[in-house]
Amino acid sequence: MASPSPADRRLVEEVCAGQRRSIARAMAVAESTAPGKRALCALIHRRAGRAQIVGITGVPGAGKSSLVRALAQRIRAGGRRVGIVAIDPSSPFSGGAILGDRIRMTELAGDPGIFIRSMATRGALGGLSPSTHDVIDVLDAAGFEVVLVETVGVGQDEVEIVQAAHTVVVVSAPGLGDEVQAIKAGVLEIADIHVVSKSDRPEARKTAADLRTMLRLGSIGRIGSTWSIPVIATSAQRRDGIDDLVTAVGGHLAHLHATGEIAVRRRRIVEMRIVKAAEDLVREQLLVRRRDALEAVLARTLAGETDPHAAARELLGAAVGPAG
Ligand SMILES: Nc1nc2c(ncn2[C@@H]2O[C@H](COP(=O)(O)OP(=O)(O)O)[C@@H](O)[C@H]2O)c(=O)[nH]1
Ligand SMILES: [Mg+2]
Repeated sequence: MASPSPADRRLVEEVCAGQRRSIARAMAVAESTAPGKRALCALIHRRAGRAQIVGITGVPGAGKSSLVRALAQRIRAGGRRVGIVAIDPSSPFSGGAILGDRIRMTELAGDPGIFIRSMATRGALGGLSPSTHDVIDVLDAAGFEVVLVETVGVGQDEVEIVQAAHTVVVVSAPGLGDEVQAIKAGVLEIADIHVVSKSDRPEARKTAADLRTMLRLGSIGRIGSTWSIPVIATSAQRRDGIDDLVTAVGGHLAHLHATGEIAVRRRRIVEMRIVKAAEDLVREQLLVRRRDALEAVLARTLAGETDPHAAARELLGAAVGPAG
């Protein structure tokens, strides 16, 4: 790797000193495909590693953004600094999908102990952007003790992002149908903490009871962990249950450290980051740098001279070994 430029070093020092403008600038680079991105992210990464990353997921409308807002305020009240990354997979297509969150989040924006970043999950080439964790690294290096990552639990990409957290909170809203929505979204199994949001609504009690029953029957939950998954009812509107959630999030981190599970989590996060970065490299190679080679096998596949699997292997060459 090229040695980092003095400008990069200066930027990283400013980030670590918590300067907001520099944090925003570093994030912009981290999210970009700029040539200097890797060098900067490498520097930042070396300064990160202290924050607790808390993934918050659930179907659209579950109450995640409202909860994140209430949670952030409560953590701040306890004296810790909070970074927020709001991920919306639809934003590259609609352009404006995150506007609502952004507006509602602005009530937190005046607090220097809170930093909010909205971003898209998908990179320029259509794949999951590996920059999510580069952006989290920036917040981590900047000294935000807790980083809340809000993601819509709708696709595999989003599930992977939220799984790359130390603590995963799955939010289910009452009254969105009999079935617990998270089952449909496929995120129920990944929860370290279940939240039933909008507890000011009467149906919340049933949703919480359903979740507890499922947990008791062992039909959901993580295999091989001694953590007892709590079900917490919250109302962001009435600020109910938020303290309990803060306690559970802290308790989960303590559990990870006490049992050594933290090492497993850290390993999983790094593994996901490496695999995602590798996928992105391959995609970039194929779609951009090796476009000619792609076009060549594409033509031959269309002509019936080869098939898509063989063409893919040929394209990747030595990296995948002989065709099987
Ligand atoms: N009654 C009630 N409504 C809520 C509560 N929290 C959020 N909502 C509403 O639920 C809808 C979706 O909330 P939002 O936080 O944007 O959900 P997200 O899509 O999961 O981020 C909005 O209309 C909110 O006003 C709550 O605690 N009680
Ligand atoms: Mg939201």
